[in-house]
This record gives sequence, C-alpha cells and structure tokens, in this order.
Amino acid sequence: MSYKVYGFSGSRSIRVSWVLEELGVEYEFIDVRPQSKEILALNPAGKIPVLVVDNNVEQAISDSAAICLYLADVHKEKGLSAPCGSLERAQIDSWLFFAQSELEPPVWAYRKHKKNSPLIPKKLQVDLSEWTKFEFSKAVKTLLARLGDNHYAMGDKFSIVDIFLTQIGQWARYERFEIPTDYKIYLDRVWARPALARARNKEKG
Ligand SMILES: N[C@@H](CCC(=O)N[C@@H](CS)C(=O)NCC(=O)O)C(=O)O
Repeated sequence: MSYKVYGFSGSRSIRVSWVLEELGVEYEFIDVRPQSKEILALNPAGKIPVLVVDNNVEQAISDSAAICLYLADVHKEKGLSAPCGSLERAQIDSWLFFAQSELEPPVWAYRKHKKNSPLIPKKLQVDLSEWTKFEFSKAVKTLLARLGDNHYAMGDKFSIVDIFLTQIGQWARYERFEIPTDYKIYLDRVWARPALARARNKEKG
C-alpha cells in the first residue's frame, strides 16, 4: 500500500500530511494547484487535498475528513480514531461534522470574501466580516463547552479531531478572529506536536 497526498503548503492538505506523520506512515507529497488538470483528473471538484491510495489498483479519495478517517481506520492500531459502531466513534464523527459544518464555514467564508481575496471573483464579494465573526464565536462557545478541562477533544487521548479543531482555529487566529484564552491554550498545545512540524516541512519541500 502506498500513499500520495496532493495539496499545497498553507492549505487543508496539512490535515492529511499531519495524520500520516502521526501514524508514522510513508507518503509522497505532491505540490499542486487546485483546478489544475492533474487535480481535476482525480477530483471533479478540482479541490485539494486528494489522497491517492495504491493497493495494486490506484484510487483517489477527496475531502479531508473522509481521508483522515480512512487513514485512521486503516492504521487503527495507532488509535487516532475508534472502531466503527462504537460510541467513541460516534463522538469522533460528531466532533468532525461539527468542525466541518459549524466551526470551519465562517472562517472559510471570511477568507473568500475578505478584501483582495483571490478565492472568489471580486464582483461576488460582500462584507461578511461581522456575520462570520459572530457565527465563529458561537461555534467556539460550543467547542469550549464540549472540551471542558480535557487536554484533547476525546479526553486525554489525541485523535484526528484535534487536527481539525486546531487547523481551523489557526486559520481563524491568522485572520484575527477573537480567540478565547482557553481555545488559545488548546491550540498552542496541539500545534506544538512534532508530527505537525514534520508535515509542514514536508509540504514546504
Ligand atoms: N471539503 C473539502 C474542501 C476542500 C477545499 O475547499 N480545498 C481548497 C484548498 S484548502 C481548494 O482546493 N479550493 C479550490 C477551489 O475552491 O476551487 C475538504 O475538506 O477537503
């Protein structure tokens, strides 16, 4: 079995590279632009990240949460997720769906609509800054209530959920969204993981 990660530094591909580094599994990182011919051949949306798995036959998987769950399932002995059908897995899925449907959308919408953003045509841009910050702060309240005094989303056990909550939080921090102290402490703790530093170096080439 071999893995190729398609993406670019500073994008969501870091979620996948980070998981692979945590798993200690070999992979090739391919630096590529979204909407390029190479990516469109793998993902009709033209978006990255894409993971190509070669297990005698090559298959492409798109969407970061699906990719990370797949990797954690295949390498289950590393404990980055939990068995399908367990209540622990239901909590992991719940956190991931929360991260993707509530925490990320305001930050991503802000990035698309901020002044001079290259992500959407200028004529489609509207000022969403107040709304996105309001929605993000509601999601962060939920996040902190669920996190409580735990070190990680799943208690004292690091999991793929922490990768999503942290990577989205760092985007928000970069965009100067208001980050409560408890979230900052959590972000700093998870962002300091050596596996992330290795993944970032690999993506930078
Ligand atoms: N739901 C997807 C979103 C992927 C996505 O939007 N990726 C961005 C880069 S971080 C992209 O490729 N954008 C190009 C575009 O929208 O055309 C995931 O989580 O992987």
